[in-house]
Amino acid sequence: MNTSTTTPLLVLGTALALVTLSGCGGPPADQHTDSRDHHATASAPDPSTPPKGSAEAGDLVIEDAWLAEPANPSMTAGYLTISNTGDEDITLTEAATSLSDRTELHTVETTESGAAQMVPVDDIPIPAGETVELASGGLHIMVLDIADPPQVGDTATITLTFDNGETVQVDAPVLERTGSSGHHH
Ligand SMILES: [Cu+2]
Repeated sequence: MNTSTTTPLLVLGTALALVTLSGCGGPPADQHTDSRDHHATASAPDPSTPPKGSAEAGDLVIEDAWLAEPANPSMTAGYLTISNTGDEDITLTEAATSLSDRTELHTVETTESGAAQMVPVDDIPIPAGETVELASGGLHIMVLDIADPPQVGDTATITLTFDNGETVQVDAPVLERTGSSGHHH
């Protein structure tokens, strides 16, 4: 089927390339590929992306801890996963960070009109044997009243307090907000 279509395809390809170049609008040296943010089998790890934090204490395993670069300088959100490897339920009762003295546990609910809205929660249960994900668009650690906004590449400490008496500290890098729920510029 692809016998005599070489020339039209080449012309079309050139046109598409021109559209892509002129439509981007970014700086000429901008080599970012936002659509390829998966980090599987990376042949050339990005040196500017520090690894997400992890920690363990008792039956609790904390992984993928990170903080979003603040969009509003005085507040940001922290994300991580909490696994309960034991056979008793554990509840996260409090979070704190080295960024400020004011931290809340939040989730995101959809209002009847369809808007997403952050709502404080008292605590976050981690059922026995399960993993709870705090991620963009859902449960998160809300950091408020930040006096000195962190930059991408900085690291802050997240301290989690649980109802079984465990307190877990995890180092969380500050990363660009590349949420799967879209950009809000
Ligand atoms: Cu929030």
